[in-house]
Amino acid sequence: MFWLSPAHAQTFMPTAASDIAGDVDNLYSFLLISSFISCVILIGGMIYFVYKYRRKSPNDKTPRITHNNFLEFLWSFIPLVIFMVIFAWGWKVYHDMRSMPENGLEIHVTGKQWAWEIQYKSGVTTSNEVVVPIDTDVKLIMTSRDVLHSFYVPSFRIKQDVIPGRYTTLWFNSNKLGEFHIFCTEYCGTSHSGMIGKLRVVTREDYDKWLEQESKFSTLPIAERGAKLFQNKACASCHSVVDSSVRVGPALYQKFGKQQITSAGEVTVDEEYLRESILNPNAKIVKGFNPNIMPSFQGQLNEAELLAIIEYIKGLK
Ligand code: HEC
Ligand SMILES: [Cu+2]
Repeated sequence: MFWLSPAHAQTFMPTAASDIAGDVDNLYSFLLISSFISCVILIGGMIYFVYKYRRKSPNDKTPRITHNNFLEFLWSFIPLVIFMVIFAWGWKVYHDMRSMPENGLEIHVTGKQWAWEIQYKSGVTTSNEVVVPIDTDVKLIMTSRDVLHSFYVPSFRIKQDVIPGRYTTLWFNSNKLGEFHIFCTEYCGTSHSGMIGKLRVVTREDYDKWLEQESKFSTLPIAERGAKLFQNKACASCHSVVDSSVRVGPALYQKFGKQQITSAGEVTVDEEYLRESILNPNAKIVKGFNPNIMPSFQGQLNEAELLAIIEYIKGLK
């Protein structure tokens, strides 16, 4: 509806970036406007009658009117029609939203505390970043590695629970280039609010280029691969690499070779310590931090990947 999502201005609704989003907004606007009109008629009428039929003298008598068939029919029938319209309309939009496309581009999404892992059929994986071509049916097949999460893209007006041990699906077809938020909308623990991703809608050519670039990843120099992995495994959401600021975890900037005070005494930050910190974070807790915040990456990184990340951390100078 024009005043909810004008072409150029950002209003109180997030940018609508798919046809479904437009449908949802229209229905929502209808609800809002019809509720507003009903409210004005109802409350306005009430105030008007209170005034008009106020008691004017001590002898005022209330006329004895029991009912009025015609009026009663009207105030039942008109709302009924409106409600049926809302029902049918809502059903139609929901049906469109939940009918998965047959030949859509399929992308796998795994929620985990506290990041989204994305897997493309070509083998490309990303974290907290979904890249899709414009005007294409995209189907997300989703699951969770730990607890309930919920995948939500406000600009597409779509949301779906992500459940451990089960696949759930979601689809969209974006008609707008740009970058949109992905939120987790199911409280899932300490860093739930940081479980934020971005969904980039790009042209078909850019998409192919991006996919190709991502697949070249394995031929990158080792530290650069580590940098990528650091992003992809969402280490970056908890560790700063450009300054000494503390996020959920300690900064890793200029850490290598320094002394670190941990629960197991003072240690030197060397390769072995980094390895242990990644695979078994609770072995030595950095002073000032709590155990069980950093997830163990045991089984999630192979030796080559571990090495790449360690090389990357060594190079943070
Ligand atoms: C959910 C937040 C979180 C994520 C994700 C996370 N970490 Fe941590 N990390 C922490 C916290 C908190 C600590 C401090 C407590 C401890 O020592 O276990 C820590 C400690 C560390 C340390 C020791 C740092 C020091 O100053 O001695 C290293 C190294 C490290 N993490 C590397 C990584 C790498 C590499 C990844 C990604 C593969 C990663 N972390 C992912 C939260 C996180
Ligand atoms: Cu979550």
